[in-house]
Amino acid sequence: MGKILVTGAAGQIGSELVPALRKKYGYENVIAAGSGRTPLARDIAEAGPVISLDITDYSRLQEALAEHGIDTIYHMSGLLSKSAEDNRRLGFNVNYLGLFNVLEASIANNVGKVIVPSSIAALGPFGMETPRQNTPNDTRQRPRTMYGMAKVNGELWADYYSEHEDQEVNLDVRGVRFPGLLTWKTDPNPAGTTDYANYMIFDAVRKGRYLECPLGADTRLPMMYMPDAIKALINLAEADRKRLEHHGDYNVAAYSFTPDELAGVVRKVGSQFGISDFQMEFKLDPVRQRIADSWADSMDDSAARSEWGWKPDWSLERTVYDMMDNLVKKQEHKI
Ligand code: AKB
Repeated sequence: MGKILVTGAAGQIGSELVPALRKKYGYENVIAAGSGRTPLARDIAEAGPVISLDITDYSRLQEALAEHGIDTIYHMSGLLSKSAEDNRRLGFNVNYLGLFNVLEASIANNVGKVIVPSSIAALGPFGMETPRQNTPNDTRQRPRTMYGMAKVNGELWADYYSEHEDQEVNLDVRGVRFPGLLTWKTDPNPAGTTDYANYMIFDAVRKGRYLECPLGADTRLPMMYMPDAIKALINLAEADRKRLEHHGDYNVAAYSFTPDELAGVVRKVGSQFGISDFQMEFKLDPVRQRIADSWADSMDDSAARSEWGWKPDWSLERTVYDMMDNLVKKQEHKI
């Protein structure tokens, strides 16, 4: 077996993907790459091989692939929606150039497979042709955010590289369109739009209230718990290529909610953790609101279900319970 490289190993997805892959394929076989800007989690840094890698540095990437005999890359580094809107050049460098480097360096170094996440941001705008509810997998895509455009581009590259007639360009590129991801393991990421949900749950546990909700009370977005997201990536990577009719653009869904609805669940579940009288207040952010308003309410994931057996395990209530349980244990230094 060749080795696996995970870029963005210090990020939200990478921090949980690396331990899951190491558990499955062996600690020595999974190399965690971080840019150095955010430190890697201790369990990642201490349990297996680690390299420092700036994804915009093509020669360093080539060197790393050759040196470690990589045959699969999980390319998780990316700049999320709010930051890509605020800093378009950085967004271009990370989201376009970074992915292009990964794809070209993979061909040059005999990497067989690249797994790269897309996002709900790749969908829209909505209207007669493209419903906002249960948005189909295959539909017109003209997103209005820099991040969303980069994601559409990544999906197109996945088709291009996976279906190229020239044998030398035949790379197997796969990916899912992630909704907002909920996680307790890493701190909420201010670069995103959906992370208000993580902030709400963290603040409920730490302070008993959440006073800075950037989105309106009725803004509905699709979301998912990180263990389901990790399962989606690994199951898609392992799926039989012959059964796959798509490449980098599978809708995957778990649940959808508004800030008001999440606050209701936080109140209900929080009472089991001694959080009484949970309050939410708003500090609306026009940029995040514009981004969220351009995204789907919910997604139709029947292609993922039928082509590679996708099915989420976590309901919203169980997610909030599990996050609070772990955050309380973390606060008490039990984990
Ligand atoms: C973001 O909010 O930018 C991301 C996403 C939905 O891709 N979580």
